[in-house]
Amino acid sequence: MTAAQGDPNGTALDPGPDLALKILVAGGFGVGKTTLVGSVSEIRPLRTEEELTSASESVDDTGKVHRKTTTTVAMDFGRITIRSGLSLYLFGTPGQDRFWFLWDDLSDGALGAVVLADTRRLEDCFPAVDYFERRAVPFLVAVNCFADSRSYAADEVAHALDLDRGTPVVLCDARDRDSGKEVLIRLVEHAGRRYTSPVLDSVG
Ligand SMILES: Nc1nc2c(ncn2[C@@H]2O[C@H](COP(=O)(O)OP(=O)(O)OP(=O)(O)O)[C@@H](O)[C@H]2O)c(=O)[nH]1
Ligand SMILES: [Mg+2]
Repeated sequence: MTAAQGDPNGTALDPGPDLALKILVAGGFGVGKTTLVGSVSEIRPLRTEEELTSASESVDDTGKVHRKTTTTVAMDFGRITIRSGLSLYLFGTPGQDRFWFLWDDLSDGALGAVVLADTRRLEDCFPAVDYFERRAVPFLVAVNCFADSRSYAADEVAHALDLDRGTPVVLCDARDRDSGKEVLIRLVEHAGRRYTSPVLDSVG
């Protein structure tokens, strides 16, 4: 109903002001963070990729990510509209330990975080899990299912990571837009339960 249709205040179906939420995409080196932000973003994603050089061979383990030639050195940025009036601004973190100093600025004001995990090297996401648990930032673990990795059930991953009860674990393919979007919707729902917001409650 609109004002012209007899709703003088125009409030009957007013979805309220647009809401933009900040979400972090974190996790270990080469787990697919840049891929996820790029696959879901409806704007051309901002990337800060640099070539991996022989100088970093001893610290950057590319053994499980063949064909990986670049790495994020500052952040990824993208945007996705979840539904009318609700957008997510996505900030992908760098995966390597030497860029930890960027995390506090990147996580400032974030509603929540996706921790991407690769089951072939689950331990790489421990620092991210620990970081968000310590700061009480709502997060979920999204297992990026690489074709050549063994598949595990979500509860096996939750157990292996010793996650708090209620921390969701979802399986995804970071290259697939719908799969990535589903991860983000689950995160917003999860964070919405924490903050009890009617706007977030209506996402699903
Ligand atoms: N097979 C497969 N390859 C993937 C998948 N996701 C990412 N990749 C590949 O894995 C490599 C790593 O992906 P990135 O998105 O750069 O990983 P990242 O987490 O941003 O890496 P850093 O920023 O260096 O920590 C790339 O070569 C991707 O093409 C996936 O789901 N399946
Ligand atoms: Mg990256």
